[in-house]
Amino acid sequence: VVIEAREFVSAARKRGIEWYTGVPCSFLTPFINHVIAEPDLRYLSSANEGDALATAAGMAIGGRGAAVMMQNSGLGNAVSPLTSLAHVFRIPLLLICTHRGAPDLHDEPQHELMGAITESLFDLMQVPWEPFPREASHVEAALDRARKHFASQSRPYGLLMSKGAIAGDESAGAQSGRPVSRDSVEQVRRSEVGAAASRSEVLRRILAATPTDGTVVIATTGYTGRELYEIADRANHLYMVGSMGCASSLGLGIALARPDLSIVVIDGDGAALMRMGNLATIGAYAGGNFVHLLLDNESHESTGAQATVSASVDFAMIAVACGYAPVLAGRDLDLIDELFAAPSSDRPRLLHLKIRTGTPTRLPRPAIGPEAVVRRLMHHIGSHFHA
Ligand SMILES: Cc1ncc(C[n+]2csc(CCOP(=O)(O)OP(=O)(O)O)c2C)c(N)n1
Repeated sequence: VVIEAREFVSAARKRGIEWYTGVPCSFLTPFINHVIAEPDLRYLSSANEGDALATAAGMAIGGRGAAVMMQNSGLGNAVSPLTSLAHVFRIPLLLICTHRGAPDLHDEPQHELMGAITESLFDLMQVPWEPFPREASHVEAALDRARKHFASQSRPYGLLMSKGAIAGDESAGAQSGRPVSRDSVEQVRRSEVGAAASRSEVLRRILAATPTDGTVVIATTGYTGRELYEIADRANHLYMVGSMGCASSLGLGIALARPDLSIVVIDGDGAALMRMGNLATIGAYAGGNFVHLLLDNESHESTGAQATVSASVDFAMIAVACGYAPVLAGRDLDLIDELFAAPSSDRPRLLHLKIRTGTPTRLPRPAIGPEAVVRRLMHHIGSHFHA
């Protein structure tokens, strides 16, 4: 017996799961295409399974029940956000992962090893899972077991989908994201004035521009979050502790779930390079409430200031080409105020700010744990997990 996509999707919708994100797998085709075609559901095409997971986490923080879809070959891409974001921050998410290379399946060579270890990998990551239901009458019970886990552990739950487990409309999905025409590509506004400021000075400026009410400030992994915490610890802050590079994909999810709030992501050059696909996804999907500040000290300062390759990368031009507007670049601290003061539009905005290295000695780590930070944020913005 094979179940129809709509049978699963409508049972999930009854339980508050209406938003989906991920990267496709041919086993998932009828399912994803059904979600894309349903006007009341939302499918966000992510560049990477890990970022899909982080974006779904942001959706959940913003009060939207979210599911992540992936091929098991993409489970590797999601290990860091699964272990160091969803696990530590305790975010309930439904994972629908296909099982290419399952031991009883004659599949392609590249799926053989991952197929053999997929179940153990879920177990090792302490993500409880069960086979994706094969009969319509089993769907409700499976989703209720997921919900029970969400209620008791507030962590992800996996459904492992075998080949042919789902049927439905095979037609190709509609275009997703925002079409970018050459005409709509704007220019970077560059400022040549000013000397590169320290991260502290920059963070103080950002703090002054982000009122506790109405904004959410997400600080990237490493010194940035720790330094922000040291300068001011406010209820609208979220300090990434792991999942390097996912501050922006997480922020995208919150921004889509909460268009009434301004979501401010403070990124690093190392983090942005690690998951550069996020610039494309954000450019395609984010609205005018997404504010991206990329603090570029041309190094992985948090791990000993090893140079990154950012000196040869023009992030501002990349952002423009991905659909951000306005995009500002330079060293001048006033660019921060200019970024926030720009007229509101339907596009995400970005500032590529060159800063100098240098961090206060004896920088404390947040005394408040990640789980408490996220609960405090959700309480502050009046959100609760919906799935
Ligand atoms: C996946 C992953 N790889 C490596 C690390 C170790 N790490 C923590 S912070 C950091 C550097 C981040 O560089 P950047 O984003 O440029 O910020 P900066 O440290 O310069 O403030 C690294 C490599 C990590 N936390 N996660």
